[in-house]
Amino acid sequence: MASQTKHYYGYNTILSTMFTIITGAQFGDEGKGKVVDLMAGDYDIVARFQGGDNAGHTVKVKDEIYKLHLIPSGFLLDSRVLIGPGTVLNPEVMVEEIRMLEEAGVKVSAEKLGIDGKTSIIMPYHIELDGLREATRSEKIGTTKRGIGFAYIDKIARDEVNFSDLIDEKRLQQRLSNLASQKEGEIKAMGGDPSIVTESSLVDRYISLGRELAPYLADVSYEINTALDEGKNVLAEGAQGSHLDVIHGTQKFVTSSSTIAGSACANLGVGPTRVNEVLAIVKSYITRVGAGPLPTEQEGDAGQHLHDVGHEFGTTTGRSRRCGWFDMPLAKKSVYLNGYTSLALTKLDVLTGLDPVKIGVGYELDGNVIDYPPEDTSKLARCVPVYEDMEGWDTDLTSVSGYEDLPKKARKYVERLEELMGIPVKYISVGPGREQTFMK
Ligand code: 2SA
Ligand code: GDP
Ligand code: MG
Repeated sequence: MASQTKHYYGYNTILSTMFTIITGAQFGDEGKGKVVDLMAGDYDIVARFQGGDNAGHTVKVKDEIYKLHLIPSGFLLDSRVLIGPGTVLNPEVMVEEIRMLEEAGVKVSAEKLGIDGKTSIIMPYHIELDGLREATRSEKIGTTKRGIGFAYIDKIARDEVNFSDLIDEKRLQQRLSNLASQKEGEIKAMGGDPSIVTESSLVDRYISLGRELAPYLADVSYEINTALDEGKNVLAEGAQGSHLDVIHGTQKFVTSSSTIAGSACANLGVGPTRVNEVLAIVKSYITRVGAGPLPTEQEGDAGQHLHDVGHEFGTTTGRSRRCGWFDMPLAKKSVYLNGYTSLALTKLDVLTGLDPVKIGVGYELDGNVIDYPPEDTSKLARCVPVYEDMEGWDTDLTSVSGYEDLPKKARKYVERLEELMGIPVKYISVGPGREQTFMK
């Protein structure tokens, strides 16, 4: 007998004030956009805290697909969405994203969207330098070439243009007259063409972008803290994934920001005592786009199945994602890095038709078996996975709407992941649509 449908739509299920942080537990693309969109119905504010338009968060609503790079995925519901000062923002992409949403009939207003004044601006020279640096690296990282790393370099070096500079014509002119010749020199030194970033080519273009975005100026830390004081709910939306964290990830194959839960507090200016829940978004297998170790990577039939059935292509660059079996040592490390309280398991439907379904439960390294990643990336690259085989299933899961309706073998897989990670599974996703989600 079919169990009662338990679709999760995220409306009015929270009874007291909540500050929830969502992060990806793997290498990004776990389905954060889908889950944030679903949960946003319960939250007054959704805020991005790190990264920039390297992120690609897909939200599917009926037949419409939105690929969001900067605007938080809570945008399509009633939440106010904020871009925090720890992000790096390309104003051209922002203006384009606003235009894309408006063309799709989604109104963007200053009541709905706020951008913190301290947000770093990605300038054309950052993008140029990112491309030049990647081309000359002997060991490529496979960046998205969106200028992310070079914008963060300028933030740390205190050579940034921030959002408050961008919307103040005099300040912007002054800032660029100081910076443009320095950046021309950096581009020249890397063998590039500096003419694209001359002061005269930048000023008018960026003054005009500043004018367009000026209405969205906000103080994100103040807004979030006062909202929490008033009993409102706030959701912090992470981009990329835990193992791409600039400090704790698989260096140097990482992004340039901190992607883990603690980063939400530091980057949004909210104290850790205010956090109620940290939700992991976990794909039922693993993918990675760009270079770097991926011990359970599958290049044969299983990898092809995951890639094709899961449509594993980069949301921003269209690059093919590498695919592999679930990697438990990396998942355990994510649990430590983030302090997860619960998890959302996505893309379970993609495993249908594979038999066995394997879980990488440990690694063999230098004659020892370990169940936690080694501290150094070059050692991780030498790890050979140890697998546990689970029985596969053939049933299409994409219209399953309750946990009890999953085939027994799929439930066994979910419960084994839950047991090994030691974190309760709260949501299960079996397709890209909002309705293809249920609570466990
Ligand atoms: P960057 O551009 O400096 O942040 O690149 C450094 C590394 O971080 C990886 N990275 C990502 N990995 C997964 N998903 C991301 N977003 C896009 C998506 C990626 C895409 O949603 O699919 O479209 O290719 C993302 N952004 C950065 C990157 O691959 C490098 O390994
Ligand atoms: P994000 O970066 O974590 O937001 O993830 P992306 O949007 O880059 O990539 C996830 C992809 O998987 C998107 O195309 C989603 O529409 C899709 N997706 C999300 N959840 C599911 C699921 O449960 N099943 C399937 N088949 N696709 C899903
Ligand atoms: Mg993505």
